Amino acid sequence: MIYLKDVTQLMSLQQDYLDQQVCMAYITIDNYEETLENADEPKMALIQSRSRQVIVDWAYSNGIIIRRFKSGGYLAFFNERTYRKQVENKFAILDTFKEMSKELDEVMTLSIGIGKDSRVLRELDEMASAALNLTYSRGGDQVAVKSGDDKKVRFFGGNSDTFEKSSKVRARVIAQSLAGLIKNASHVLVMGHKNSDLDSFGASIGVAKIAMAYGKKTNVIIDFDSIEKKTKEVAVQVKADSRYKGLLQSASEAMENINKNTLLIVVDNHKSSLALSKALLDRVKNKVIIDHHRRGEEFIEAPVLTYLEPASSSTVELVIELCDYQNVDLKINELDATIMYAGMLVDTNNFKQRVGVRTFQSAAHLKELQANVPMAYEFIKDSYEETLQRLSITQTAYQYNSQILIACGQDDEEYTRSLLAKSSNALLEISGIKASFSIGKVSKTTVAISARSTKDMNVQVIMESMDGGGHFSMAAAQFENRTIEEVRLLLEEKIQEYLDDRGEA
Ligand SMILES: [Mn+2]
Repeated sequence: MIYLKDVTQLMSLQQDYLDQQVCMAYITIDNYEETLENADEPKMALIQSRSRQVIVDWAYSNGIIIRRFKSGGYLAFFNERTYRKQVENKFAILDTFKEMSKELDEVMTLSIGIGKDSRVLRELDEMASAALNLTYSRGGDQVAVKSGDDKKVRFFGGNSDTFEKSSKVRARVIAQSLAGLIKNASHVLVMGHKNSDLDSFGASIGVAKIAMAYGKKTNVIIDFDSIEKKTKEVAVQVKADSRYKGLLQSASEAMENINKNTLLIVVDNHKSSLALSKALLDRVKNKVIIDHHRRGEEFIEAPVLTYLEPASSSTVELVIELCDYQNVDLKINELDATIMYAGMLVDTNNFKQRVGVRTFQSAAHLKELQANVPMAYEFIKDSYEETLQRLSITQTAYQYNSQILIACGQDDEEYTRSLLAKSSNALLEISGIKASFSIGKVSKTTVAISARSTKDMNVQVIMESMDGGGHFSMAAAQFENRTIEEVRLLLEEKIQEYLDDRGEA
């Protein structure tokens, strides 16, 4: 005997129930305050009304309840069905808003944090606000969705690189605060990151010059066991130069003279695990952070001043601006300027990536200060051996598709991370290529990927999907106890997911 039972009603009730689940979102406009600050009265009114109009029109036409809770900030409620519709069109509002902003000749984008899949409103609120913070740390122009079900975060958008803030107001304010802190200090220590590169070292020298101009005893912390090869050669040259007598100091030497008025300025990093000396960080009370990396979860505890500008090409670029606003004579000599120039070259891949108007202004300023440009290039040149090693990777490059190249190192050879990065940089220079990946062993058990992209692809998202990280156009990931081939297959899979997500397959 066969029983037939009509479950249509049950199913449609269930569907209805799911469709009606409440989602909550925080929506903010990136770069809003800065944009308004630089506009005259009529333009300001136009920016305010147009941006509001785009958001409100989108909300009303999609059945979203929306309220403005602060200048450039909105709170929204909608149900699951509306959410799915937005997922289907990949949150087209991001592009609509960007278009509007472009028409006004401004750079504003949206950041949206969504909380869903919880019946507790307070949880929705917490998830939405945590999601919003995540979009900030990733440079805005995207949607982050936190779900109470699986605790996983989904991202949409993020198709534009961090834009440059046109206002230098912040640089001036920071420069003045920094000067105040230096004047009140008994002496000043400057410290870069582990495995110091030329940006780290160059920025350290620049900051030291500021501190010395205020008549303070100043030391740059150096660790000759934790320094990148070319930077080491430059540091050795500095150490031997009589103009820099006593400037470079090891962390343990510095430890001996610390008192409660010591000022420690950390450059080119903001994580205590990356600092050259964790002991110094723990010991010194007054800390300043000057960095251009996107804010990560880990952050040095309780700095008295933080200058974090992810839109900046390099820490040197930030330091040069801080120099501009000091009211004392800085006495920057041609070697200082050359080292700083080399730092900018390294971080911008010879002014090819992450460059903005302010990057060139800083570079021009260094040239005025007698930076020796050919010598700066000499600082960063590869040796014959390094070049051969790089070529051995790049020659394996194959096309994943017409815009993406993947290259793999030899199974029996170990490479430095910077060599993998150079390989990817070189591949990105090939016409028509939007992203490049170099895979290779960095130790016996570790395989690393170095990823580079133009502004058309977000390699940060791809590397994050493999628990790596980085910037929009430079990112990396690493794997323990996997073969190069395994990593390569995984990478292909993640690239495909990325392309599918964006309908570019
Ligand atoms: Mn840097």
